[in-house]
Amino acid sequence: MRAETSRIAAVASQFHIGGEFVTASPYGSGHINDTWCVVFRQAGVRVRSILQRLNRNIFKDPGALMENVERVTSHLAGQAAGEPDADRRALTLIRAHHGRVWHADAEGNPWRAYRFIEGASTYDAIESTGQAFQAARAFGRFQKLLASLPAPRLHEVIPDFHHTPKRFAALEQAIAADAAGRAILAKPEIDFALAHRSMAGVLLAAGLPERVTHNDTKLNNVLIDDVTGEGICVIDLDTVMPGLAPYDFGDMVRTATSPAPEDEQDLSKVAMQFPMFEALARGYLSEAGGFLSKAEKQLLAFSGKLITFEIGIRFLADFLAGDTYFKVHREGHNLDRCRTQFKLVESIERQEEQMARLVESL
Ligand code: ADP
Ligand code: GN1
Ligand code: MG
Repeated sequence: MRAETSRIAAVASQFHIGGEFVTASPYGSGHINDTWCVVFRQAGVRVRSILQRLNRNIFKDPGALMENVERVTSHLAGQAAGEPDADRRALTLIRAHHGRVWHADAEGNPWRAYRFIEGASTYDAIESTGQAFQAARAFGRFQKLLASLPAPRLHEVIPDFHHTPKRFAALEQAIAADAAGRAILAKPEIDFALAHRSMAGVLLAAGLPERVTHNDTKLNNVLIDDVTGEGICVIDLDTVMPGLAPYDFGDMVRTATSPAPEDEQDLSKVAMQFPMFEALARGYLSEAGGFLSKAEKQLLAFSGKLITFEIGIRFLADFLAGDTYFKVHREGHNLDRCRTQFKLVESIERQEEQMARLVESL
């Protein structure tokens, strides 16, 4: 067995998975945590589980994070009880042998395990309006079901996560520090960011209600059923915490309206496709329309532009700092990601009025 595989096997053995370890392979395309699919043989049957090592440089308090995840998954499971396929509609944590829902390895890295939801897939780029509708419906439903989460307030896992003005200030610091000597490579992107600063504070200034939000509603954080096409389960719950609903809608616009992946290098492929936006708005409002305030609804079209800008400046700041936050797989990866975001901001800008009119008509 390869050294890494046996390390993963040793961690997996800390959880109540059951059976004999067969194999483990890296899984998914997230930028922060490390994910493996582990296979165990249980009574002759191969059973898959998800095993994740949390990034402790970013998630400073894994206990608080996992308390949020445990409360949220239990609440969602309670709400799904009795529905067809109930056990595929919420993530199920697998406990560690000591009874807690996470395990710290010898180096202090936090790990957790989930039951694998079979027969469903995630997508890094949108393929159809049907998918967009389903993904947005799932995230809208997620917010709706969590509106009844009992007190106390969830932990703020990363304070000011979607505080766009603070993200902008961090970018300005990164430009001034130019720690990796890369500012010269990103002049047009820096100029674009500075020219767009006025939008940063708009959502925070709108006096919107605090809700339980997901805060990382990328398309690849919802599992789509392989047979029915339904958005069956919202995953990646690390950043579920108090937040503003339009930021969640905005991140769907960012990741599910352009046909190109987030790190596309051919910018001619990056564009906000109106039919995808319409499908997202219809899907989201089919669940969230009942609880959103007028002000929240009015800001949905704008929120797509804002969060695309926000993630763009985060990629840019990380590029300037020398790639210390997001995983990168090639030189200039964060700059490529920033460029797709800013291209998409421009595309949304051109269509924003039409987008707002559509939302108003729904
Ligand atoms: P990251 O924070 O790195 O994005 P995710 O929690 O989104 O990690 O998981 C990475 C990928 O693993 C997802 O995109 C999805 O394809 C898959 N995945 C995660 N949890 C499950 C699960 N319970 N069942 C099936 N697939 C899963
Ligand atoms: C990160 O973990 P992942 O890849 O789902 C990031 C999100 C960004 C996203 C951009 C905790 O999400 O905020 O929107 O990358 N997560 C964290 O793709 O910073
Ligand atoms: Mg993810």
